[in-house]
Amino acid sequence: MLKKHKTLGEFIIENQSAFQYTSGELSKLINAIRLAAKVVNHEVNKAGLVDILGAAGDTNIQGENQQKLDVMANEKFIQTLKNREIVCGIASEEEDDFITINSSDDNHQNKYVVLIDPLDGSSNIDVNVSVGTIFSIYRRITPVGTPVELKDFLQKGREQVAAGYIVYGTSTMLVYSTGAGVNGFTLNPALGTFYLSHPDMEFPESGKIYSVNEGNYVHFLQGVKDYIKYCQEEEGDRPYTSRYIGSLVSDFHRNMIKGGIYMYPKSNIAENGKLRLLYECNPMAYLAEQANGLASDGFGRILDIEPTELHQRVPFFCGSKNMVKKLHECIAKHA
Ligand code: AHM
Ligand code: MG
Repeated sequence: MLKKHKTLGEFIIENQSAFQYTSGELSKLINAIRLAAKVVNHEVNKAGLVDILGAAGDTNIQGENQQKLDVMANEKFIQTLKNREIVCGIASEEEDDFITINSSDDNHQNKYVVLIDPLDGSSNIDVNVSVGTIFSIYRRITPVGTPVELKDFLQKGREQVAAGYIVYGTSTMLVYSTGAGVNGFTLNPALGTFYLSHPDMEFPESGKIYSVNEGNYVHFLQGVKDYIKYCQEEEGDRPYTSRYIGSLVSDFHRNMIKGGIYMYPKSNIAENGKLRLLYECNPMAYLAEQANGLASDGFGRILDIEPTELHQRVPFFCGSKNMVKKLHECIAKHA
């Protein structure tokens, strides 16, 4: 039955020439991510069975408790990318600073940097709810042959050459884009192979799902409150349905398939919201735009924001075009 589906490996080879820089390095990089995803998937799936649950005792740069699986996923992704010697630098949500990679024989010859959120939605790990990995890839801007610098990582999201996520859900999927649409691959766990199951994924223009942590409602700006009330009003195809997993990757994935909007607004208590521009918002915004959706901070395009620091946070709204546009209208009224 699976035979008629292309494998991810076949897809990468077939589409390599369509990519504007065809050295094959990016394909190798996606292959390395595919491998790390399988390893992490294996660990995540047995999370309930072995003593790897619970906090690892450390806190990350944002002062949050790190879960053991976060630590494991971080190590696996970094190690796999290091071993394959295909990137010149890595930045991770779980690391304070970026990591410079230089294998003995290449003398900083690699062209790509990768930014990852190794295990997003970590508060869901202990309760068997889906979590995800998010990745973002840029070409370095400093010259090849020199060590990477902070500015290689602080590029605007629109400069991404690829981005994607892995969702460890009821089935494990790898969804990514290299700038020519979004394709989703489902892992057959028995064979350890990803198959193209969701070609050319797109957000429906309009949707009926809104995803936001409504517990924070009282702290939201008036424009966002108005939009939430709009979603709840009885008129036309409304009220919409509220669905919030608390796992960005899963909420995004569902909304892309069914049509919807995800929101993590700023509030009176969190000036810039919660999500990180480089590890979460930029890659998801890139995917959203590649999938005919929109992603904004409430005022402008996420992909146009000039990053100033690695762990910067921004308000994030993303999903079906018409829903994001309506939200903008509500926000603009109070601007
Ligand atoms: P994390 O990187 O610490 O896991 O936080 C990111 C997650 C997102 O996946 C999710 O949408 C959001 O945090 C949920 O936050 P909250 O519990 O405040 O609603
Ligand atoms: Mg995260």
